[in-house]
This record gives sequence, structure tokens and C-alpha cells, in this order.
Amino acid sequence: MARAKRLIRENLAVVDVVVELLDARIPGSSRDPGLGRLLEGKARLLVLNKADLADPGMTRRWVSWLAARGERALAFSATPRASPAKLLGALRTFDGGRRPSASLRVMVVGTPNVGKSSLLNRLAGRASAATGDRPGVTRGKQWITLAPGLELLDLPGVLPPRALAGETGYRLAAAGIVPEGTYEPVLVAEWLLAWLISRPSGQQGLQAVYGGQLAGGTDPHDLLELVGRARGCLAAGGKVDRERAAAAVVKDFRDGRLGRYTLESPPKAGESDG
Ligand SMILES: Nc1nc2c(ncn2[C@@H]2O[C@H](COP(=O)(O)OP(=O)(O)OP(=O)(O)O)[C@@H](O)[C@H]2O)c(=O)[nH]1
Ligand SMILES: [Mg+2]
Repeated sequence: MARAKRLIRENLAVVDVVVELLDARIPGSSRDPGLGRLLEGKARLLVLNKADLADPGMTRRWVSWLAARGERALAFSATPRASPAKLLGALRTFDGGRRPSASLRVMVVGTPNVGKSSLLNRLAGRASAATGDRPGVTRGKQWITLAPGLELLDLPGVLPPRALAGETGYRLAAAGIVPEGTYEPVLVAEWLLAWLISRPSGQQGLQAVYGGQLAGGTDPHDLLELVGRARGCLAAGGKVDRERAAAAVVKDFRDGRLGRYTLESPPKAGESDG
């Protein structure tokens, strides 16, 4: 991770714009204030990626909240069907003031697994960079020429410090940003189930996928049992294998099967947004 920051520092001088990717499901928790300081003074575009998995109303709120703070932000989905036109247009607006013959050079930064390489491939219209559904896929730097006059630099992800602590830790684990083995899947699954069951849309999502009788106050421990039975995650003697059930919930959430959710709201006036 120190290496990823070093690569950013080393290449900052040769790029015109930095695209900072946030996970639209957790725009606050996926943003690294240390990275912000490193990028100070550089033209920057914030992209809330995986918008297809986030609550659309909440994404609009986050984009407005960022805009109100003077930041340029837009929502994006680096999925095969999404059009890159809006993002390309936004990047082209950074063209001003450079030599006409020079390419616009863009650096893509963000946490692991947020979709940096996927975004680059979407913009390029071809699979130029390796992607994968786990953090740590990109290991070195890679320049890709997108179109005449536009070059993008793909880099490894940077994990925010203290990524494992408290609510932020749960959010980052649920979104697949921290590597497996660094968190307890059962705790993350129960945290996620508690979050979902506490709101009507979440209850509906759980009910649609796992069935059973769900009520607002259902204990997350019991919910995980229900998921285990619904998903056939059983150990010897018909007991629920809670580890496998936990992995199933987390995967269903990440794949969007339970619905579109944003796990945190923009800070209200007066709240710390650190
Ligand atoms: N649903 C959805 N999935 C996405 C989106 N962008 C990326 N993904 C998926 O998220 C996973 C991670 O994507 P990558 O592009 O490899 O992420 P990265 O930021 O380059 O990750 P590292 O190289 O590990 O730092 C892959 O399984 C992608 O298919 C998106 O906008 N929506
Ligand atoms: Mg990558």
C-alpha cells in the first residue's frame, strides 16, 4: 500500500487531472483524507463508481453535497452496458490551457476493488487492464491511450488508514474493499443484516431473496440462520454453517441481489466529515 502511494507521488507531476474513485455505496468511508492531501493543488474529478449498486436518490444527495463543497463529482457505473460519454465529456473539460498537441493525461486513484481498472476499460472501449472481484488485482502502473489526445494511468488501490476500525471497517468489508482474511465474515454479515432489517427496503430485499417471515426487530443472529437454511449452507447434523451463510449474504449484497443500497448518508451541517 505504501508502494501504491509512492507510485501516485512519483507520477503526479506528469498528469493533468486526477480521477479519484469513490464507492457510491460508501462515498465517505471509501475516501482517504491522506490521499486528498497528497493530491492537493491538482485538478481533480471525483467519480462515485458502482452507482448501479447504490441507492439512486442517495447518490444524487452525495453528488450535490460534494458540489456544494466546491468539488466536481459525478456518478458512474463501470459496467459493460454503461455509456462512458458523460465521464469522457467531463474529462475533456480539463483540456483548457494546455498545448494543443499534448495529450491530456489522467491518473486514476482510489481504494482497492473500487473499479479503477474497469473504469479505464469502459473508457477505452476494450479490456486493456486486468480486473477482478477482489482487492489487489492491479499491482503496478499501466498507461493506456484511450483516444487520440487522451491517456489514462491505472494504479494499484490505496487502502484508507484505520480501514478496519468500527463502522467504517464494516462498510469497507461489506463493499469488498478490504482483503478477505482481515475481517470476520460472520460479524460483517450480521452487521449488514442488522442494517438491512432496520429499513423497509432492506426487509423487502431480504424477504425476496431468502423468504421466511421477517420482522423489523429480527435478531441478526437469527437472520443469519435463516439465510443459511435458505441458501442450503448446512453442516453435519443439519446445523447451519454460519461462515458459509455469512459469505453468501456478503456476496448477495455485493452482487446487488438484495437491492440497491447506500450504507451512509452525507454528513449533516455541523457533523464532522473528516
Ligand atoms: N456492479 C458493478 N461492478 C463493478 C463496477 N466497477 C467495477 N466493478 C466490479 O468490481 C470489481 C473490481 O473491479 P476492478 O476494476 O478490478 O477494481 P480496481 O479498483 O482496479 O481494483 P484493484 O486493482 O484491486 O485496486 C470487478 O469484479 C468489477 O467487475 C461498477 O460500476 N458496477
Ligand atoms: Mg485494478
